[in-house]
Amino acid sequence: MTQESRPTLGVGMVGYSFMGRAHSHAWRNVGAFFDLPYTPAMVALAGRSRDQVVAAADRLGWRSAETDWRELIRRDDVDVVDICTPGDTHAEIAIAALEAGKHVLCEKPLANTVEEAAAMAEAAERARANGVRSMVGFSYRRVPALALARKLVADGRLGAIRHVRAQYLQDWIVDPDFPLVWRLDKDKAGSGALGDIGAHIIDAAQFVTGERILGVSALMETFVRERPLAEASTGLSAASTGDPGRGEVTVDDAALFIGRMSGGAVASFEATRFANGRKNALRLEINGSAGSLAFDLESMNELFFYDGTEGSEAAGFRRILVTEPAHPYAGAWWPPGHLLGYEHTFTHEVRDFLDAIGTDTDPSPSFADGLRVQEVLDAVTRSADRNGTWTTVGGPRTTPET
Ligand code: SOE
Repeated sequence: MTQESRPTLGVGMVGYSFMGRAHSHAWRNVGAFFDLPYTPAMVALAGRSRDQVVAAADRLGWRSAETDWRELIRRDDVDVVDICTPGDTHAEIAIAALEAGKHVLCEKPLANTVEEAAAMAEAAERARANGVRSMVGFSYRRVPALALARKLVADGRLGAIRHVRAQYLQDWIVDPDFPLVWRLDKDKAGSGALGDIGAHIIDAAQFVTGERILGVSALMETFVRERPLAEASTGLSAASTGDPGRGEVTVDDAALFIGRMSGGAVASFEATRFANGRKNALRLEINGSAGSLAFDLESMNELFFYDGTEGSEAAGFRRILVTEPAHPYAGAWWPPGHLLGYEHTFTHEVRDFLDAIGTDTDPSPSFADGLRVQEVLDAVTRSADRNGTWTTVGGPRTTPET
């Protein structure tokens, strides 16, 4: 089907910062590399400041700009709403868009609370009855190496899963004078490292193993408890004032927790923004009765596989360069060995979303999957608030677990 013969699907996006730029890149190039049931039209970008959103729309390839997301949702030429805003706005925008009959792609984590995530999942289920589709943006599921890892586990190549070892290590706020940006404000972000990068390793662990986290014991820490106010919050540049003032950090800098998985595996998770020297190191190691897998996002085209069924003479972790046509997504891009990057995962994400809409099937991960991650985040926080008390995921949230 040529681009001209495909029906058009109008896309409207809310937000144009880091995720807005990554998603815009994906909408711009997905049709050039994948056969799609629709041609996505980048119809409108919404943001609060007219000058800034007009400039961003021009720079990122959007045909028009709106200063109110409600106007974007009201437009007849918008069929899909892509939410790339901080978590405190996800529920209101997603539910309104779903009720207006728009397909919704919402960035992770789904929401800032379990209550919001549950309301979003219920709205998604109601909209689904009318053929309206929704997806949450855990983009790392679309790293070819992690999609391959899931296949190898599902094919039984690791046997029974015994251990899941997941880390997400960053260091962008180790400087105590890094300003108090929205990701460090509980009202905007819901939590700190836990919800921002911990959500990724929770979803990745469940995605690769096919198991669910049943219960956790956790601790959380905030190393730097106040920081200089960011320009965005004061409207004043530090240069003009010299001292922008300081504000309280209301979220975690690090979250560590252990857990039990539904298939019997035991798991350890570490999400931190204080792993000095580690820039974006999502690391996953899965140990099974028949073998192991190891992945590091900072070498995202590689997957290390240990086949424990080989004779010891030749056994050892071997490096799979996940760039072959037979590997997930890889064949759409370049010849073997010509590597993919962080941005390609977003193209894979919008491609799969458009494919699900075009085949009238449910995108994955669903809002229900996003709610499940939110319940783990909530259990981690409740456990940490009670000195690591073992806490059931999705369990009662009033009385402490024994
Ligand atoms: C910051 O931690 C961040 O941008 C996350 O918000 C993204 O989800 C992750 O992909 C990269 O790091």
